[in-house]
Amino acid sequence: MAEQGFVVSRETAWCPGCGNFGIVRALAKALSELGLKPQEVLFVSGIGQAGKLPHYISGNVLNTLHGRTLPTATGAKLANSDLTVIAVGGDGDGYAEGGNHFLHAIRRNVDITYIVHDNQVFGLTKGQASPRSDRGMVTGTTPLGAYNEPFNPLATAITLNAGFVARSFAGDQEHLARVLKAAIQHKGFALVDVLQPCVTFNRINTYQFYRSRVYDLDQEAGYDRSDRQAAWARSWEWGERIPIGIFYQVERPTLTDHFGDIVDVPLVKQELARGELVEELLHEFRVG
Ligand SMILES: Cc1ncc(C[n+]2csc(CCOP(=O)(O)OP(=O)(O)O)c2C)c(N)n1
Ligand code: SF4
Ligand SMILES: [Mg+2]
Repeated sequence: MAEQGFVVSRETAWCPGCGNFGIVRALAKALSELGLKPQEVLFVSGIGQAGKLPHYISGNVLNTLHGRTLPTATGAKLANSDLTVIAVGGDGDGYAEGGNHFLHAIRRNVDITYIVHDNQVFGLTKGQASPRSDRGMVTGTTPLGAYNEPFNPLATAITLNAGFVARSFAGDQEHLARVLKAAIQHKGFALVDVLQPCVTFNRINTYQFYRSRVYDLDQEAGYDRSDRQAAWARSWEWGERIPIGIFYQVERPTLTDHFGDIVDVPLVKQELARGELVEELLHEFRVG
């Protein structure tokens, strides 16, 4: 399927009906509508079903270790600030193995978009409980039901004053594409947590489950996304009604803004004219 410049593969290793299809299509639509070209975009992912997304859309790809999506994306953005960097991964990759990096990427305010396929399980490894599993969810690793408090990524991001915090639903591609466009256009770290049905291992959080519960904050009269307290309160709403949309948005200096010389000319385009400096440094460590 071609979305102007961004082509989505017909062949994937995902199960028929997986929410990941809605995400990759909405992403292709968002990037195309923003007028970006595949060569201007870098997709970074770790390991997992979600981590396969960069293989199924045209663009540059950097595939790294499980849980290391964000530091790798940070390095790539610092090396080439001209690139639009999209980090993508699962809830396990981002909130379990990569949980520490999640906190610090927000603090640094790296100018990247981070899409989390939130299916509330470790999908690739056959459906074990993840930090996002609801209490009581029975999986191979929680036969008596999950007993840990689920991780709340939105509340955490808002608490850390993340620049852009949103949630969308893989079953509503129009909504998702709209939120993704706003996230990519945002200058700074943008989190888009996507409710993604895993039709094989999660029989609770299905398309139907979400369709009957989600409501769009962006359509709610009087909702002010610059109001941090209000955003934080909404981020805890999870039950008969589940909010989607842009919860919180604020502008603050990004990581690259602190390095004037790479704002003007990306590192990869700078001359390697530091030979003497390197020689001097090596001299310090020379033995004998
Ligand atoms: C360091 C490390 N730990 C564990 C694994 C095994 N592993 C691979 S994918 C995965 C979980 C993926 O879950 P998630 O990130 O939620 O992605 P999903 O498959 O659900 O999209 C795990 C535990 C690994 N590859 N590397
Ligand atoms: S196991 Fe779940 S997340 Fe993985 S491809 Fe199948 S439906 Fe999607
Ligand atoms: Mg998952």
